[in-house]
Amino acid sequence: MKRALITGITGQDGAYLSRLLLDKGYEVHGIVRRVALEDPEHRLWRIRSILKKVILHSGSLESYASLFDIVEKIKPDECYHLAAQSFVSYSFEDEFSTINTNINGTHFILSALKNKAPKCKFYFAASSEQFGKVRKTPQTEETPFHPRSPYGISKVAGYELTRNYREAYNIFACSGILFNHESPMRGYEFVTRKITNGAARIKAGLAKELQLGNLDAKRDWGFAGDYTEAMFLMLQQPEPDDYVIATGETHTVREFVELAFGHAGLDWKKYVKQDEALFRPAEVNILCGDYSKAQKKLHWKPKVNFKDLVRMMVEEDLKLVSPHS
Ligand code: NAP
Ligand code: F7E
Repeated sequence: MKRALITGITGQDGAYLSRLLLDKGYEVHGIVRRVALEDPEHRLWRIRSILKKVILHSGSLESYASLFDIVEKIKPDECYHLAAQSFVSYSFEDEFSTINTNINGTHFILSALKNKAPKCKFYFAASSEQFGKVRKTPQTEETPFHPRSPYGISKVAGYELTRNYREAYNIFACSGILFNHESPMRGYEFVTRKITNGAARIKAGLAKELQLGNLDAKRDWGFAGDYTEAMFLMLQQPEPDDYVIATGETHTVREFVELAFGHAGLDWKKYVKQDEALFRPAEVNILCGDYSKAQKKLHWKPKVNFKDLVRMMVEEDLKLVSPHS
C-alpha cells in the first residue's frame, strides 16, 4: 500500500486530495496543528467524514523538528505540501509571518525528505500569484514571474527551492502552478465564497448587503476537485516537472457576482457595495492560464466550467443557510 503525507490536510485542497488518495487505496497521513486535534469539531470540519480513515500527526510549518520527526516516522512514498498562509490580503498585513512560514515551511519539509526519505516524490503548491504583474497573457510555465504580494514572493521562493532540490539532490520534486480554484469547501475569506455565502445570506434574510473591494480584477477560476487530480497525476509521471493548471478562461469579480446573485434570484446592484478598504496595496489585475503542457503530458483538462462552478457554490451555500439544513 502506498503511503502519502499531506501538509495542509485541513484546507480546501487537502480535503479533496485526501479523499482522492483514499479512493486510490493509499494510506493517508496528514499534518495538522496541535490546536486542531484539541478542537476537531471546528478545525477539522472539511475532513470530518473521513477522520477514521486518515492518520493525523501534529506538527507546524514553523518547526523543523516536528516535520523531521513525522517524515522519519512515516517515510512516505509521496508528499503533497499544501500547507501555507494562503490568503493574499493578509500577507500585506503581516508580511513577516507569511514569508517566514511559507518559505521556511517548504524548506524544512524538503530538507527532512532529503535526509530521511530521499525516494519520496514531492508536490509543491505553487501559485499563479507568482506571475503577478503579468508579462503576457495567457501565462505558461515559461512566463516570467513578477509577484505583487508577500504571499506571491513566498511562493516564488518555494518554487525555486523545489526546483533546486530536484536539480541539486535528485529529489522527484514537482511544482503545480495552480490558478485560483474554488469549491463549496473554499475558505470564507476568499472572494468567491464571500460572494456565494453573502448572496445566500441575503436571500435568507440574514444579511442586508455585501461589501467587496476591486470588482474589475480578472481571475481564471476552476474547480478544486479537478485541480487536486492534476496534483496526483504530476507525481505519477516518469520524470519530475512543473505544470500550469488552469481553465484558460478569465472572468471579472463583477461577472462572478452577477452570476452568483442571479442564481440566488437577486439583483446584485441592490446589495453589493464597494469598500476602498478592501482594495489591495498592489493588485494582480489579470490571470489567465494556458494548461496545454498539462493536457499533453498529464492528459489533464478541467471538467467543471465557470458557470457550473458558480452554481455549485451558490446551491451549497443556499442549503447551508436554509432553516432545514
Ligand atoms: P487553505 O484552505 O488556506 O489551507 C491551508 C492549509 O495550510 C490549512 O490546512 C492550514 O491549517 C495549513 N497551515 C497554514 N499555516 C500552517 C502552519 N503554520 N503550520 C501547519 N499548517 C498550516 O488553502 P488551499 O486553498 O487548500 O490551498 C492549498 C495550497 O495551495 C496552499 O499552499 C495555497 O497557497 C496553494 N494555492 C491555492 C490556490 C487556490 O486557489 N486555492 C491556488 C494556488 C495555490 P489550519 O486549518 O490549521 O489553518
Ligand atoms: O481574491 C478581489 C481581490 O482573495 C481574488 C488564493 O487561493 O488564489 C487565491 O488568491 C480577487 C482579487 O484570491 C474582494 O482584490 C474584490 O483580485 O479570492 P481572492 P487571490 O488573491 O486571487 C491564488 C491563486 C492563490 O494562490 C491564493 O492562495 O478578488 N476582491 N473584493 C476581493 N478579494 C477578497 N478576498 N475579498 C473581497 O472582498
